[in-house]
Amino acid sequence: MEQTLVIIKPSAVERRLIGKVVGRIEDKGMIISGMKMIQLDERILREHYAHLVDRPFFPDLVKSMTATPVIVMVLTGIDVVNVFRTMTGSTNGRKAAPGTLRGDFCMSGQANIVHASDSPENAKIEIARFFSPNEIFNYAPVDMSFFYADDEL
Ligand code: IDP
Ligand code: MG
Repeated sequence: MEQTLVIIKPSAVERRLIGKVVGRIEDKGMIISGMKMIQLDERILREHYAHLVDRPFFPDLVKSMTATPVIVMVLTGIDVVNVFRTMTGSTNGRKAAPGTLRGDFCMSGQANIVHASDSPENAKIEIARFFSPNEIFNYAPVDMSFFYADDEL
């Protein structure tokens, strides 16, 4: 099965939304294979957001992403990169569809609650950025056969 990286951003931690985000992930049937609280810093954000370092808002992005610790998670599931990306919604919370995390919980293009890997290739890189192999657990919850049909597993 595929894996993706999630960051529950300071905008969600400050607003005590960790439980709601984790609850939606569990309700959907994605497996939480890794989860911890860490403090981000500018060095790791320059790597993680390398495509944005030259943008004028980058200093503000660093400030917002370091405002509190964050929760990083590894999720496992079939097509989980796309599934969680869809569940996250458009970057700007004001444009994100209702029902998505950003659509339901934020009004901002920057303080937008969660990060979601955007491709399987980037997910692998991002997971290795935040997790060592012994922090990712390979287990199958007993209810998997109720979340997937036999021929999908
Ligand atoms: P994504 O998070 O939807 O993949 P990216 O374009 O990869 O969007 O941007 C990463 C993060 O940088 C966004 O989630 C948001 O927090 C911030 N960001 C992106 N574009 C802007 C902007 O135009 N102004 C302020 N912050 C931005
Ligand atoms: Mg992105």
